[in-house]
Amino acid sequence: MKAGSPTLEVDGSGLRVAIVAASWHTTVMDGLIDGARRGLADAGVGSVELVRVPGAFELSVACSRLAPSYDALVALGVVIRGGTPHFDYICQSATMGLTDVSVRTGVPVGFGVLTCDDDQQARDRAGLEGSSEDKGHEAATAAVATATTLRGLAGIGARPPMPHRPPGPEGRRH
Ligand code: DLZ
Repeated sequence: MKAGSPTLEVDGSGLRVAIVAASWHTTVMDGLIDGARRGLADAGVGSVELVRVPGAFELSVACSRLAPSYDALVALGVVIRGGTPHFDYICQSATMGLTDVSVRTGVPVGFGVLTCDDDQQARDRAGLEGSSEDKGHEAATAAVATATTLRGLAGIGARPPMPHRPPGPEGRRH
């Protein structure tokens, strides 16, 4: 466990959670998915679905579609730096997109997207045998902890989810 990371006691019983997982870098992804499943089991979450998408870039749109049907989502992906700026665009898109989904819908999204310089850095964080960190477990636990916190805040500042585009003449269908 990384220095400074919290120990969260969470009770996720009764919550519906989806793990949304990209498909690049299969060994590391398998570790992240396994860690997320363990994290959800440790938190007592009984209802877990796994949804696969091609790459980290597609995580946001899938989470956006799923959010209304779940109490929390866990987004998992691995992006490894290559020789072009593609890495930065995918990382930025995933980070901004997943943030947007969680803020816009009010459904917490655990951020389990590894953004690494090389494969070894990713393996070290994937909860595999010999890994020093378990980011899938961490992301799942954080998503459930946030969902239970939000449940405790029900009625405080509650407002309907923000539409993606504010309704107005230009946003209306004719
Ligand atoms: C194109 C691409 C590259 C170069 N690298 C990764 C990666 O390291 N991890 C990942 O999850 N996805 C990668 N992708 C694929 C993009 O996320 C996306 O799936 C494609 O650009 C198609 O939209």
